[in-house]
Amino acid sequence: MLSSIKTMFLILAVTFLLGFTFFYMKSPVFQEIYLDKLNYKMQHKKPIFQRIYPDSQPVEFKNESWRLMNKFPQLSSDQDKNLPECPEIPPDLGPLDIRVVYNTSLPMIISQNPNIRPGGRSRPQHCMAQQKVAIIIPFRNREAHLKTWLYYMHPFLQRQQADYGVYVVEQMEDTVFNRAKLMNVGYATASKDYDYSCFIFSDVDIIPMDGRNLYRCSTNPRHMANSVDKFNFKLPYNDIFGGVVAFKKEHFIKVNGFSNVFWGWGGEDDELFQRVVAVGLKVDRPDQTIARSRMISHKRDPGNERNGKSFPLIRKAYKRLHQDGLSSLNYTIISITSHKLYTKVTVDIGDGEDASLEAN
Ligand code: UD2
Ligand code: MN
Repeated sequence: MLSSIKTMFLILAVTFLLGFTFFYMKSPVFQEIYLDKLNYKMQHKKPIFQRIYPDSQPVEFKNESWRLMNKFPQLSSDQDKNLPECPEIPPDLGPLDIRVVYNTSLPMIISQNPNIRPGGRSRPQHCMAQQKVAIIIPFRNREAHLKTWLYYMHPFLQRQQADYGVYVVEQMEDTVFNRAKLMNVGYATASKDYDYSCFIFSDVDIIPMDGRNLYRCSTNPRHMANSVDKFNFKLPYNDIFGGVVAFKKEHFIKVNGFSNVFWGWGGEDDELFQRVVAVGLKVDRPDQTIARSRMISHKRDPGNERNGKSFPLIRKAYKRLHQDGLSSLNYTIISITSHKLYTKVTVDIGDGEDASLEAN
């Protein structure tokens, strides 16, 4: 009798354990935290692309050879010239309810956005978009933020009738993070991919809360994160130029891109502001009500500690303008991978030697 109770108890315990494991593995928490971490580790062990999500059909372009290939024939410049131009202001845009999303996955986002082409590209089907926009996201180890960004931003950009591509520029492990240099690499890579006229440099954790905040370029370089929840929807200081900025191609070339010498957190955005002023451009900002944006809250990342040298560097921003930036950009592409929702550019940008350029 006792032994049959024991057996039954054992069977019940095993069934419970199996059931729990099954449901846990299917749960968003598991998918979010562990699978993302695993993917990240796998990618870094093998620079060659590993198939991550079952239906993302990636294409691998190693080093520079990808340039020679006609990757996106369906999105080449030869769109039907007879299409009417899309309206200046797209219809039906308004406030959006933005929260961090936990219960989604990349396959789900893919199925919710059937018109996205490989590499995270899309353009309106029935009209010619006003601009061709590359969105550049500096990245390392922020998979959950990226997922939230993709979840909101693909529908957002499509409703804005944008002709756009998303470039996630990932810095390799074990070096101090350099957001600005990753932006320059993103610019260089996207420029070789398509004739983009507008470049939007965006943090992975900022999501606009209103569809009327057009992700496009305007007459001057545009600071678009001028109303972020983290700062109570106000400008913490007047010259702030971080978060999300938009540059026409000719303006980004004119300022020689971002500086490459800001390793670690802070200052690179202020330096870019100085560059804009130095070349005689002004900064545009959208209306602060329409520009309301959420920043997913987070701690400072390991490997992105505060850059202690940023103040002396910014003071000499004018001097370095022509030697430090796109003109001195030096990097090694590890891989360029065309995922369904974005193009991932994994890059080795070195580990800080560029700082020797500073302030001479
Ligand atoms: C502020 C600025 C940001 C930048 C930063 C200083 C705003 C709203 N934001 O953001 O634009 O100037 O200060 O550098 O003004 N990242 C990774 N992995 C890392 C580290 C950074 O992916 O390990 C990327 C990611 O896209 C992130 C961005 O770099 O959003 C900026 O880093 P942050 O979010 O830690 O900086 P934060 O929020 O203080
Ligand atoms: Mn942030």
